[in-house]
Amino acid sequence: MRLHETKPVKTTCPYCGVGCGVMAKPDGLGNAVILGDVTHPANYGRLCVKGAALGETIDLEGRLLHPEIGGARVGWDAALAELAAGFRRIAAEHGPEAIAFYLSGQLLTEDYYVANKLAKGFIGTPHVDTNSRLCMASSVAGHKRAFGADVVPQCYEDLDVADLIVLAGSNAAWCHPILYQRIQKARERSARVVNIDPRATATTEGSDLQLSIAPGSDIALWNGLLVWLADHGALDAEFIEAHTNGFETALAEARAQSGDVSAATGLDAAEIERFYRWWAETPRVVSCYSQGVNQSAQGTDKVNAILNCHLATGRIGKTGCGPLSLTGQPNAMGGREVGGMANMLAAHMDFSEAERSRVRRFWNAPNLVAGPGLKAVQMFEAIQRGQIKALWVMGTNPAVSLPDADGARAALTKLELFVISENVASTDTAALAHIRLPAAAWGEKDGTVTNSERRISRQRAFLPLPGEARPDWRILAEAAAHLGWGGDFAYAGPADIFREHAALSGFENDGQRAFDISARECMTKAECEQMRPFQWPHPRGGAPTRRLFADGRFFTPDGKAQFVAAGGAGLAAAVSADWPLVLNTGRIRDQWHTMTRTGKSARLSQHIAEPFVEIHPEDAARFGLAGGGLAEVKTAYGAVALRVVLAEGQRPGSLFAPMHWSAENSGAARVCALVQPLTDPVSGQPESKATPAHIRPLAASHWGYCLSREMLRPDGCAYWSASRVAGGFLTGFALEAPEEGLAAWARGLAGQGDLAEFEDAGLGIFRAARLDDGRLIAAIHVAPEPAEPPGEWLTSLLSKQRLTPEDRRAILAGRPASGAVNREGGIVCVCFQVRAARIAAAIAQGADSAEAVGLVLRAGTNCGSCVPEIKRMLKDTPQTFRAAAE
Ligand SMILES: Nc1nc2c(c(=O)[nH]1)N[C@H]1C(S)=C(S)[C@@H](COP(=O)(O)OP(=O)(O)OC[C@H]3O[C@@H](n4cnc5c(=O)[nH]c(N)nc54)[C@H](O)[C@@H]3O)O[C@H]1N2
Ligand SMILES: Nc1nc2c(c(=O)[nH]1)N[C@H]1C(S)=C(S)[C@@H](COP(=O)(O)OP(=O)(O)OC[C@H]3O[C@@H](n4cnc5c(=O)[nH]c(N)nc54)[C@H](O)[C@@H]3O)O[C@H]1N2
Ligand code: SF4
Ligand SMILES: [Mo]
Repeated sequence: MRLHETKPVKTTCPYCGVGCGVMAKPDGLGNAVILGDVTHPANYGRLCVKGAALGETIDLEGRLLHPEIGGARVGWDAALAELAAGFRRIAAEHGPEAIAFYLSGQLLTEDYYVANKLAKGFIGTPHVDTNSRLCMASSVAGHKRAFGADVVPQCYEDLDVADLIVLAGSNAAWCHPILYQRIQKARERSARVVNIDPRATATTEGSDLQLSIAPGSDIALWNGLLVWLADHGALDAEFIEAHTNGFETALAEARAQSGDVSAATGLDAAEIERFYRWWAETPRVVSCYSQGVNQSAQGTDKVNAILNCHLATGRIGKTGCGPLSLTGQPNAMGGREVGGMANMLAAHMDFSEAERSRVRRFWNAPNLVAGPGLKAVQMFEAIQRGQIKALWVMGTNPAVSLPDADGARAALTKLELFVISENVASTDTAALAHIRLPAAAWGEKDGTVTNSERRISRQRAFLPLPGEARPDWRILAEAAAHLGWGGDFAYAGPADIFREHAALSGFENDGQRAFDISARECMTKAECEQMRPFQWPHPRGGAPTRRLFADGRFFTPDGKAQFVAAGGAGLAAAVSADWPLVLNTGRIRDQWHTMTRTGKSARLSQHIAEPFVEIHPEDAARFGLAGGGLAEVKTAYGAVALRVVLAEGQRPGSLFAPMHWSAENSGAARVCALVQPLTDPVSGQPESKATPAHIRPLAASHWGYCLSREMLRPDGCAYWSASRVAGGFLTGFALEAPEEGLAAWARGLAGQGDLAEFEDAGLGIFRAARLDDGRLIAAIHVAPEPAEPPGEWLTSLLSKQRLTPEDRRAILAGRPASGAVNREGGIVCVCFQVRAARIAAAIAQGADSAEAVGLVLRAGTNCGSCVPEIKRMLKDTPQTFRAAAE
């Protein structure tokens, strides 16, 4: 129990790049009520379901609370001395370049700043990269090529006044929900929304035009738009002349490629023309782009193809128009500001002699690096080769999230010294580390983050540090002291670091570098403490900046923006007879990445509880797959076992699987093990959306689930995955007849205690309840065909002190005591616990809009995350059925 203060604290959500303000009201016992901060300009009080459930993820279960060496608890001094001795020895034997850091867009700016300074200025290794390489690198590279700096010119307010909003490669309804709701508000006042994504998603529900393009064909679409704009007199010739270079070359390249946009993209000519006409006719257009653009072998060119269209029409940096890169992680942008990537130095500086000299003098750095280091995928290849011998991973889980994840995991075992700072004791990555350092988690740490619109907000602590956990910046500063540089890292707190970072941003800047927050360098500690969200740049003597480039001045040497001839159009994934399908990967609504936090919340596990692969029904028929069954998805890199979901909105020829499951919670659902380690030639960002793949049914003779208080890891299963329910876990599984016999296998899984069981060996049915003094310990259900996940009637039994005879009978019968068959469907609205069946019933009874459903059931009326799904159900319910009901 953590006794502490109960004052409400304003902080920032630790999940997506929308960067919503949060009001945390701690209860003094380790929990907190989480509300939206009504004064924060990113969300004005709204939170999506992940933000709203933050209170369910902050307990200490599963936390790493003490430093460890080789799995044994040690003191901080011993751990840091071991780390320093290892780094010293490896640097002496192999040079500092044998040491690497792999960081994260989930670190705070202050943590990131110190890591980068220690590595690039003092240890002297350039090999500092981050999971932002898998996330934002193509946007960064595209921005730098076009604008001369990594700048997102727009702000969220532009969505409020735009008349056309394009979403390219973005499932914003699930991944940036609060911005998506803002986009829907714009739509209510007549703005149009176009969604460009090979598959129909929840985002499609709130769109006026869905362009289900062939995977990887975005460049052909945007190059075609550039040509169309030129041919229809829609260019801004004055802007092009006065403020840009390279237009003719870019247009010529676009023309050379634009022979048949329809053939290249697989879209109808009429759809394409509609999109082009809307774009040409609507001055106020915001183009948002995310991982369908960035995570691509042609990601940087995709970004520039979009930027070209905005530059060619002068629609940039103005109210209601411009390109808006949606950043993924809460501090994807802050990490770029401090130079946390391998190809940047610090404060938006590169490696020219002048810039290196400037940073060296500012840091008083003894070992400033000479040039860029290895990018994430290449860094892990260098580890595999034995070229990098020591690695410090901070705030990311690469054994799960890197492409060729089995290869990445194997590389980690080659390290002479592997250090991890983590919140969580057990992850696929942490399991392999020699030194484990307990890091402060969200709610315990203090500092700043920057969201998608360049807005710097404070994260504030509202819980005491648990166990021996320390904030990442402090762990780094103490490691620096052990390495002999204590004086250069003598920060009393994050405010000291922020001020130094602000000072560096303004150091010898004179308006040359976009990132300048020098107005903040002299803040007092109290001012840092109280700092309100603001947008950079905020130079000394100036004001925070809402939009950039409205004046047509860019950060290139001659101040003009650069058009980039975007090649690579139509470069499709190489499908073949062996690998006939394209595997696309991404996210689901209620889980965050590798689930180390959202996976703790029973509420967040209700929406989608199992790892799955989405496939078009025609392809399912072609490959002999049934919905609800199991499939093995295989690529040249690995294989996984997933539940099959049939989806009409899936493009024939494509598969989609979420990236979230790991070896911690599944038997074989580490989807990144399938992903090819192919990277964009400019940005080094991996292509996570298109790996040639194969699919086939996975045989199983027995299917079932086990409800338990403890986490289970069933043996011998072709498939299993565990998800959180209130008071325990629900583990779904499938297997071939076990050697020891079904009943013996199942009894083993259900653990120790009194057992009530029912078996029909002939039919292959086994059900059992394991009790301890009348209290349910585990309930198991095995059947010869895929079992529907049980409803609340079963999971709620974990909260009972003593089961009634009816409860036991229900478990043994496999259905609720009332005798009703369990057809409640999944929970759609987790805020009000509304299941699909109730929503369907409300629709059948005449509710004809999401608002109407909300009035009857309250579904969708709190965080709004489920509104797109309610809209889809409304659309899917046949009109005749609805009419008959009315
Ligand atoms: N719920 C939830 N929200 C999150 C996260 C999370 O883990 N969970 N993570 C956060 C992070 S770090 C990030 S980076 C963002 C990511 O946010 P998004 O980029 O919106 O999410 P993804 O699901 O990765 O991919 C978006 C879409 O790209 C599409 N796509 C695939 N190939 C192509 C293509 O060739 N062209 C086009 N146009 N589209 C394509 C996919 O079908 C997918 O629907 O989400 C953030 N928000
Ligand atoms: N196939 C496929 N792969 C992908 C993607 C995809 O779309 N498809 N998306 C890519 C993208 S965009 C991203 S951003 C990555 C995300 O992938 P990861 O970064 O690997 O995923 P997370 O689960 O967010 O990992 C964060 C880790 O840091 C820990 N942590 C959280 N807060 C702190 C902290 O304050 N300090 C420290 N020291 N540790 C902390 C968490 O417990 C967790 O283990 O995945 C990438 N991989
Ligand atoms: S949209 Fe949701 S996940 Fe993203 S910052 Fe806001 S509350 Fe957090
Ligand atoms: Mo990301």
